[in-house]
Amino acid sequence: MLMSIKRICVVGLGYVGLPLACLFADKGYETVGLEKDRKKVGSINQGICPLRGKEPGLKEILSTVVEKGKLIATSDPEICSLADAIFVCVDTPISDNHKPVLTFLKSALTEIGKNLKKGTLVSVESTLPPRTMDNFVIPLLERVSGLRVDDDFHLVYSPERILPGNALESLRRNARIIGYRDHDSLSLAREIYSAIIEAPIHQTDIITAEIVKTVENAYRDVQIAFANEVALACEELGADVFEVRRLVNTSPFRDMHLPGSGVGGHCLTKDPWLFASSITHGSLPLISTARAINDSMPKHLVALATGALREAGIEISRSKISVLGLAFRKDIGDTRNSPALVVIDILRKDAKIVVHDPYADPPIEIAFTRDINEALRDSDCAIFVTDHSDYYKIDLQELARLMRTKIIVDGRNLFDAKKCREKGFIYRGIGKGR
Ligand code: SAJ
Repeated sequence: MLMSIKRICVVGLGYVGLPLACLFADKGYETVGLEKDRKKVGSINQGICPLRGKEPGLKEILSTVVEKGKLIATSDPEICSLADAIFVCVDTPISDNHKPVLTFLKSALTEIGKNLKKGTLVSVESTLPPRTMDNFVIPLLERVSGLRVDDDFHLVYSPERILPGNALESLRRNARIIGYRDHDSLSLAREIYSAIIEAPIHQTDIITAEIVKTVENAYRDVQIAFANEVALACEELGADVFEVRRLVNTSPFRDMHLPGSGVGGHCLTKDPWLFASSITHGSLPLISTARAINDSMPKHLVALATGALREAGIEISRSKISVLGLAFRKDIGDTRNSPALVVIDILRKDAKIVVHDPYADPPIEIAFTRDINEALRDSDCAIFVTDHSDYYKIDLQELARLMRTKIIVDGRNLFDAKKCREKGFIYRGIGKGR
């Protein structure tokens, strides 16, 4: 007879774990968040959200569930022994040479194993290289706990599908995959996830679930790389890639993605590598090539800027360059792996840089402002890296008045090239051939 789940422990209170813990607590489950970062624990226990960026609804639900005593954060791993269900939401980054780094996962599973009680459901949500559950998670949990998977504790793999910047809504609305071993684990996992997820819940075996999660992001990364490669071709051919994309997508079963400044964030930049790392016989050239193409886009943006400065006769070492957009995606504050950081790192060696972003805070020491006029005043080149909604409202007349040299470098198809040139700008845009 399966016990029903009453007490929840979420391990790792970041972009995934904190919204997850809030949703469970909001549904009335006694929820404890296990978090190593004591500062974060302190903020959460005061009902204050420690995450950067807007995250609609998260601040409100967090303060409500903390006030009701339904969510408590702690750094004490012994709390796991009181849980009926434990959700592992720790980071699984990659190293500089694109290899999986499972140290956070190992530390979390070791703490869980030491405090694991019989009958508990463990659901791993972190994105994993396929085969990690069988080859790493199960052996570690069994060794540390002395318990046997399936016989003594239940285990599923249910990868998160959260969209940073809209974590709560995407958690509720995105379909969920549960990779399971036996039916008891599946029914427990279905019971608990259907309490918070309003979308379909699909079930499959564990290795398939591991592959699905890494492949769904590798798929998107390859699609974007294709769009970027066509954009570079259009620059040479003198065509507008966005017109090409519009018409390509009128053909059935086409879905050409958007080319641009590059691919940032914490999903598409690492999950293709997690997938590729699981293949030991042979390689996955398309996936690694796509990563290289997307990683080259910020450098291409810099090349467009230096070419335009040269055309205007401006010595880059004496120029002021405005970088508009620090976040890796529009209208959010998350700067993880942002293309803008690459652009800034290259240009700051020679030019005076001022960075603007309406939401993100700079993760590096750099001249930064929330005031777009200040960022653009007396500038020789405005590089638009992120398509924040504010930037679509920029008046070209006003921009021309503010800048010292009228150069626009457009990483996200924010402007109409013809209109810019009519206003006397030197205009360069990703995928916008002259
Ligand atoms: N990007 C392009 N062209 C596109 C789409 C995106 O250049 O056509 C760039 C974005 O500017 C950004 C990067 O790619 O720099 C990633 O964008 P994203 O929309 O994929 O946003 P992420 O990284 O937050 O991706 C997450 C992923 N969700 C999970 O891993 C659970 C991804 O699988 C989702 O498809 C995506 O959110 C989403 O849009 O929901």
